[in-house]
Amino acid sequence: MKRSYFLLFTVCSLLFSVLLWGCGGGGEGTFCSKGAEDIGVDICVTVTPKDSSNVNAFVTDCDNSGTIDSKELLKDHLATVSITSKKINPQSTFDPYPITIKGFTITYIPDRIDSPGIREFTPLGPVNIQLFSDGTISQDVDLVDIERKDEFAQDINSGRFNSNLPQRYTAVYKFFGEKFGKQFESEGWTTFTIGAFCE
Ligand SMILES: [Ca+2]
Repeated sequence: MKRSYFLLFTVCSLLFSVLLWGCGGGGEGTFCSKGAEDIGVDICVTVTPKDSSNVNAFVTDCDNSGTIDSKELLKDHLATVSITSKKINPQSTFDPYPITIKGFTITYIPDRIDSPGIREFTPLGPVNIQLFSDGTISQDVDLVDIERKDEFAQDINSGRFNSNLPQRYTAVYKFFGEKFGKQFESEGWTTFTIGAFCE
């Protein structure tokens, strides 16, 4: 018995190491919902940068036309989130749907300690993502908005941080909601690089 617990512990430790390595090493990941047992549904989130994982934060005359054209101006870089929901007990006649996701935050973790911090993001408007049944829905949301791109460029130009470009970050999305007065949340993350890119 002891032996099997030890084995389980070893497997869990290894799995945890792999998860941590995944966090710093790149790619994408998810921690499915905390509070799932309270609402009867497990909710998992994956995040993928839209178009490219290279985020441009500098206005550049990319086509050498001598002027900054509208297509060369900064715009919000988006990400696609896929939210998968699944009843924990499919045999149950109890229907936990609809479930509403009320909001999310993005925190940014730099790979390097001498990179500029990027301020936590919270959407300005209300977020109402409705889940009506088991399945997956996708939606585009911000990855890095113009405001944070501007702040990053200013920080790089200030000389107070490492100014090598591009720099790598992990964006951690935390989605949250409430059902039957119980809170739940799900996390998904993705890595990206930010610097001077022509799109
Ligand atoms: Ca141009």
